[in-house]
Amino acid sequence: MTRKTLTQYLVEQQRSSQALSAEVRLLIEIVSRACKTISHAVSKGALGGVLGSLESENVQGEVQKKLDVMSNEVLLEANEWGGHLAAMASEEMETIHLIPNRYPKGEFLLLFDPLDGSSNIDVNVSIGTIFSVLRAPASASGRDVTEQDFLQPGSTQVVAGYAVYGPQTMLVLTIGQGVVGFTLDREMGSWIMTSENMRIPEDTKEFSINMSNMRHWAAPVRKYIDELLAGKSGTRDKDFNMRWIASMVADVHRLLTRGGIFMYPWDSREPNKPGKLRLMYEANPMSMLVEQAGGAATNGEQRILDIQPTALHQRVSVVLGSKNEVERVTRYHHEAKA
Ligand code: P6P
Repeated sequence: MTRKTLTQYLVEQQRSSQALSAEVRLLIEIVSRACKTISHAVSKGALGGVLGSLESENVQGEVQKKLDVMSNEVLLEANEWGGHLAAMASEEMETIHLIPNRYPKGEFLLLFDPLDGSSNIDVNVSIGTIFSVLRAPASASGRDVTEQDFLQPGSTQVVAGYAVYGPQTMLVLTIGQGVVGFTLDREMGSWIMTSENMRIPEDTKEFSINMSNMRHWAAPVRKYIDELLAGKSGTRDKDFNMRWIASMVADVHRLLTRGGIFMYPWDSREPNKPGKLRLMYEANPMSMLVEQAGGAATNGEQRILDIQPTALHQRVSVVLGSKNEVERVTRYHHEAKA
């Protein structure tokens, strides 16, 4: 039996559910093609002259890798002409990117982290592209969209997904009808469906957090992690294992594949920042994927998808993955406030 391609999946979804309009189907096809281009460049590494950093910094004040900038350009150029977007926003750009007047504009907004985990590029560890699709508000019709039009809660996302550039290149996607995974067949250049319904087990023995920050965490996080480290000798009924790839796409892909809890919580190193990860183009798309796969995602206190954004590049504390573990961490935060 031949496996489904991404195109066949999208055509069938368009036919069977209102979740997929022709414009959204085109958008997904174009983004997936851009991810193929990025995968090709990433896989060349030193042979492609794309490793290393530039002199420049991005809006986050982070040194930009050559591949960060290249990936951003690939996504911008691929999505400008299609007529499906009104504008784009990227971790690598301070302001939104309007579709040039020489092209038709559409009703959707595309947000992305073009190459997440880029600190891993030069050491050949898995990295990825994260993307999120919103609908421009009706109030924006007839005018250029503004940054304010992007500031919608994650619950309004139309599409969320990522490409992970690892031993395989995979595209993991949700249009609100569950989570599907496609593996890139490099010989044919096709995305082939290899996971038709990704689900996160409600319990897990695997946690993912940067332990070097332990002394900076808030009490509820300390309490939770201390219990995991104590394992069966403590209050939990099992021992736990830890994984930290320092590439959110790779860590989230693992928990979407076999369960787990991923945490990047607030810490006292920069107390005015709610966390390290960005809400609009990292936490929101990953939270939609996780919830669509039966998991949970909070900022320690509230559902991430309910957060009303106030700035395009705002950061957020992230606790996501296996439902029962996320609920435990969130309960500890609520108890600490009671
Ligand atoms: P740390 C990569 O830079 C990233 O944004 C995420 O992909 C990853 O989970 C996190 O930061 C790693 O942060 O502080 O452990 O290097």
